[in-house]
Amino acid sequence: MIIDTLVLREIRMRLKAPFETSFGVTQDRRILLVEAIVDGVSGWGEVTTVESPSYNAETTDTAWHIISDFIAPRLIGAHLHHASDVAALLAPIRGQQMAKGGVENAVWDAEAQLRGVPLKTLLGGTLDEIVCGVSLGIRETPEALVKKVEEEVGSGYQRIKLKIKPGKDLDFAAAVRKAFPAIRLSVDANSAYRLDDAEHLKKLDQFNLLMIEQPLEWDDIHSHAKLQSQIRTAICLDECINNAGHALAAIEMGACRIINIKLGRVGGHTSAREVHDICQQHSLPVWCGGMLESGVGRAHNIAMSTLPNFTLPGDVSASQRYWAEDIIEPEVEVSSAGTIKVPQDPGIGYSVKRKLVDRLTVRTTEWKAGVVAGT
Ligand code: OSB
Ligand code: MG
Repeated sequence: MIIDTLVLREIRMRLKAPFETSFGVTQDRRILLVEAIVDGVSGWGEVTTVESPSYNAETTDTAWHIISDFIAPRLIGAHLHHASDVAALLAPIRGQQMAKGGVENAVWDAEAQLRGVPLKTLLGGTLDEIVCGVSLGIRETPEALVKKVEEEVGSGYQRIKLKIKPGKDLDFAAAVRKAFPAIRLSVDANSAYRLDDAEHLKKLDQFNLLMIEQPLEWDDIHSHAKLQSQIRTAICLDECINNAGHALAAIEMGACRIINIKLGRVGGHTSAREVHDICQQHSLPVWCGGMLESGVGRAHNIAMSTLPNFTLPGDVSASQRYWAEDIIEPEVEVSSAGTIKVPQDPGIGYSVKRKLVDRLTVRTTEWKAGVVAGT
């Protein structure tokens, strides 16, 4: 396979409602889409950065820079046997997982189409249907949150995750648990606490949570190991795990009992599969996290979630929860049982609405094999 052309686009999409996490409020998304034309076939990937370096170190703008100045020049015209070769070609570039992942995943989509198989099959996925949960942003009051949970449980979602931060944690979890004694419930702090808060975090144990996600610093596995030994609730690591080596370190230190895999955070499907495999070998369940993706990112999340160790409901939910109109056809739909049927068409199995993407695009750059930049 040869990557003939790479097209990088920035699109702007407004979420139906603002989404609040411990690190801020988001409504206007700036999303990078990558189109890789491989042996004449277009594959699509999404760069899952947020707009500021508050979730991890990358941003939409750093990803634009890294793809333009370092990734595209290395890949354009390159001969590949498999999409997973992209990871090796990009290994000299340190970090930048979301920038790399968006590009690598576009090549995976193209390769699956060239081979005439669903991306799920190319990845080695086994599930035909994936189980879904939702992530709920921080609300003003516990009452407002309970109302939202009622709506999502009514739609069939199998796990509810509450975003928390200091001052917006115990009362909110208590109210939801009281209203819904039996649902699968978890919380996500996005690194808002410190190890000194262990006594406070222990109070979450009373709510019978499935997990507490990333309570401590974004890059500190060791402190999570210390916390896990003091609390009953399972810790799930998100921000801390950028590759299979981190996953192994976290498992061996006892820093978590669950790992959330995000395609962007770990650098694309090749690395995601390695993290999945390490967790499976150590009997640690995984689930697919979300980054408020457009349909392209959602489609990749669905394909990844078919790997056999994705045994817990993920944060992959319906397009309609976030977007008035998504950029793929059909949109991602969730059944009343809280599941998504995995598409059977070759590649990601959804088609990109090019006219809509063109309308949403604010900037674009293109690289073609054999054309030297600047000439
Ligand atoms: O930590 O899971 C997270 C959104 C932005 C940044 C970080 C996170 C999230 C979510 C959203 O929880 C999940 C979704 O896309 O539905
Ligand atoms: Mg998280």
